[in-house]
Amino acid sequence: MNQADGGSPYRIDILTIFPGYFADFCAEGVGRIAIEKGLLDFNVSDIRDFTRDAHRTVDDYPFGGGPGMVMKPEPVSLAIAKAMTEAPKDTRLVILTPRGKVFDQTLASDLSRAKRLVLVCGHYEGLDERIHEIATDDISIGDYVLSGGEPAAAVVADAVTRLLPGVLGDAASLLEESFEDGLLEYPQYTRPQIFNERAVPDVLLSGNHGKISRWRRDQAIIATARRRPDLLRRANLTKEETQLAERLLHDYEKERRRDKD
Ligand code: 6GU
Repeated sequence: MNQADGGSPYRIDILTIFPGYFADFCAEGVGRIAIEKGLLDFNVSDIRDFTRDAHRTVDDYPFGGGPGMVMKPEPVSLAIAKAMTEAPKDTRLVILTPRGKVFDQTLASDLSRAKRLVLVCGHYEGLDERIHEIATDDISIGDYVLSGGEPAAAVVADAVTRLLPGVLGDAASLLEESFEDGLLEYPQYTRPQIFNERAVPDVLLSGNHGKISRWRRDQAIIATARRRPDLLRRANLTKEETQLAERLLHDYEKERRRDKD
């Protein structure tokens, strides 16, 4: 149930020490659309508001020594308790951390089917392990190190919000389907027909929709074979397409070996 069919909106709570980071999510793009349509209830809480000392301390030294600081469990725990007030059973309590499961479209889709999402942005060398113990998910957005979980929380919020029923139109769900067949997008062109002395491929001007579909599918296979061979292995290809992909990968490997010499 969601606002579109008369239920309550999807709710996202962000727990952060940098609340200002999320102002743009509400002000622009998909976040703004979802909030304006009443499909998303978006809340940002400052973890410092849940401290009790004059300095509003959120971090401390790690037991056992070592470099860096650890986020204290008490303020985070109080912020979580407030965000979880009357939370439905299927609420996902997510910690954004480089040691989490790598975020992908399947996980985005999975999270979008809950009713509430609480995103805890880690900082310093991490959160106290006892906070991880109460979370339902630890999520990373990829194999690189960010200074904090905020950019990752914004990525997750965007990917989930655009999937909420009624937020985007048909174009979004068609894009979804094409991603789900396991291939990267085919190249797109718009006017002008010649730009920087480069012409739009003739086939796209031919008006032959069968030929256009075939060209686009081939281009998607080419792009995927070259850039993301890992995706290709799971893609739904016909026998002919698999042969095309294998040929492309073979040529690509040869090219790479030649470049190395
Ligand atoms: Cl969720 N947090 C941090 N600090 N770094 C990351 C990340 C998250 N995902 C990838 N790198």
